[in-house]
Amino acid sequence: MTISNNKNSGVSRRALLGTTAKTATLAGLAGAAGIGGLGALTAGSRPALAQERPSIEVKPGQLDEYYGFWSSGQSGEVRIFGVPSMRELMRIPVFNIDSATGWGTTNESRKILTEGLLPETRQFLADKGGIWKNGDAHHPHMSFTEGRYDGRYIFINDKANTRVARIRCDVMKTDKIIEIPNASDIHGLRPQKFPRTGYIFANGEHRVPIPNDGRDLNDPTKYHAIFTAVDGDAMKVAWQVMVDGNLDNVDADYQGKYAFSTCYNSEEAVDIAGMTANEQDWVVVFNIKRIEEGLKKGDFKEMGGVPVFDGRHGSPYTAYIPISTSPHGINTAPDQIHVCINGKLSPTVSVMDVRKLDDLFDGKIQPRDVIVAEPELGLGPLHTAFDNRGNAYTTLFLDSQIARWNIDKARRAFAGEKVDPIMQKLDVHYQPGHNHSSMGETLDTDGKWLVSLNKFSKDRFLNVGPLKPENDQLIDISDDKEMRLVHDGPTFAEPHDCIIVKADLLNPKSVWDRDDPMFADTVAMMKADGVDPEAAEHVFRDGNKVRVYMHSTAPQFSLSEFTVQEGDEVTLVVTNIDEVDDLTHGLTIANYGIAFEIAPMQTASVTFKADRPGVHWYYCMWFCHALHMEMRGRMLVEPKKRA
Ligand code: CUK
Ligand code: CUA
Repeated sequence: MTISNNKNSGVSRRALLGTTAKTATLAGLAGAAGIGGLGALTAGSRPALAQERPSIEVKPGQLDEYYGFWSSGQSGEVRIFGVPSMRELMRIPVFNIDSATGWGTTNESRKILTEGLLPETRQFLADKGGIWKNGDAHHPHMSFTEGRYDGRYIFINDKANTRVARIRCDVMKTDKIIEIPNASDIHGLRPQKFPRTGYIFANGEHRVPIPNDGRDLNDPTKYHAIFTAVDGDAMKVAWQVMVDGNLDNVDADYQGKYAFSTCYNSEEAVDIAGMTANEQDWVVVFNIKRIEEGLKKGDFKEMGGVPVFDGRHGSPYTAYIPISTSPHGINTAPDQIHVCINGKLSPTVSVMDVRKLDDLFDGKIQPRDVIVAEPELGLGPLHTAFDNRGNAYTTLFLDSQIARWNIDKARRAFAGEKVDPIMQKLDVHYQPGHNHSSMGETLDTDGKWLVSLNKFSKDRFLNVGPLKPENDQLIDISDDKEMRLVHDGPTFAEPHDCIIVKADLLNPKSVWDRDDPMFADTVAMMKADGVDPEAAEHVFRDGNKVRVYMHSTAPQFSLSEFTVQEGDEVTLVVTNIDEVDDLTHGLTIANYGIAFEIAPMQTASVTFKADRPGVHWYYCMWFCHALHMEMRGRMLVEPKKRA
């Protein structure tokens, strides 16, 4: 059996356990359990360790200590995990279309998916169903108040279709999505940490002509990348900054003064050879106070309906700090001082001291003077996470390792002292991208858990065909002597990033409030028609527009049938009046492509053309009652009289 997959720590099993007696006890117990690996690390079989290190076992009926919010890359959604059990608890549709909940089908979700589109996109989608059907969601982050998670929202980017979305944590549903003008392909995203969120900083990664309407097609010198500050309360663009190079990842300080993005392709090329030609790219620092003053003075150009500052080299609003070519992740440490810039093509992490940025903008120091450490960690550093003891954890993509290192020692080594900042390297399986520690991007970082989001699982799971899952590994980092791999967690395409949030910061509702804004428009329509949601049935006809209202209460829909004419535009409104925790119904109309969730006390609606005559059963698709199969009714679509 294996205690850990750590091949580099040089710490033996015996040393780890501390005493021979403990080892003997352990060997006996684990032998009895007859399992190795993960099983051997659970509290049940490892009493000796359970006292010293946090247990990963969450027994049936117990709850996890943390919520994990996982992005899902090209799946376009956000997933809620329990940590440390690594159980997937829920999926929140965001940019994707979802068969279970009707996201993309209901009027309520389609409003959210369409209201923030730019006019030209709306036009482009007019004959394609009106909504995007895909997204590429990388960076989920919670809103902050004074450097701490405040439980209001999760924000996330869409790289595929240049959007930013907001999820309400009280119901765990997306409530706003906006498309970002001028920019192309929103990648890096982070909320302002101080004084509160505030701004959502969003990087337009790819350089394009502005406007991108066919002009300057093959003249890359006229392409631009755009940095955007979104007002996270209004979900509107507050301002933008045009920069040199490409924008990759972004973070903000704990002082509310600066945001900073990694930039690659300072060459402004359009192929790989060109993009990696220079020895150095940079981090671009955005001076928020100066930009806000510039906004008052009107020192910007209005483009695409929003204020755009010129932040290219020489601008008072930005500073460019040279970094080895193609840096990737950027992470602010909870010590409120250090910012780690991950080298990617360089084996180094460059550490910036945010206290030096005022002097940089005042011209008192040179850009490279803000770099106070640059430890060489290994091949392919992509992202860095933090504990509460001054240590950093950097993913090494090429080496398939996590490097744990000490920030203070790295500073001292940079200043010339003979000290090795690297504490341990742990093998992960395989090729990690992001990692994230429990509460690690906040002042409440607690140094207990680290998740390594590995891009390849190769041989770690049963073979499921040519497309393999990713592998999100849980690592116990509570002990400074040794971090230890404790769990393999397969995930579907493709979580890039996650956050790990103390469970007591969140308390979502179990039953919808009847006055929730999510379905306020539908309820207003209902009121205008004089419909009481508790009443059994209502069918209103207005020319060829028909509005059908019903409610659901297990195991019945209040309407067991309704009749419409072929060609009618039907709006079907269903209210679930079961005020019972977990009693969700759904409504599917057979052979009409319609299905949606109706959670307790929720109203949901759908509008469709009844262009298919015949008998169409609508049935409840959420197993709600012993008579769930019988919870159904008929939509009778009378055929048009044909000549
Ligand atoms: S990026 Cu994916 S591993 Cu989109 Cu945050 Cu680095
Ligand atoms: Cu209602 Cu099944």
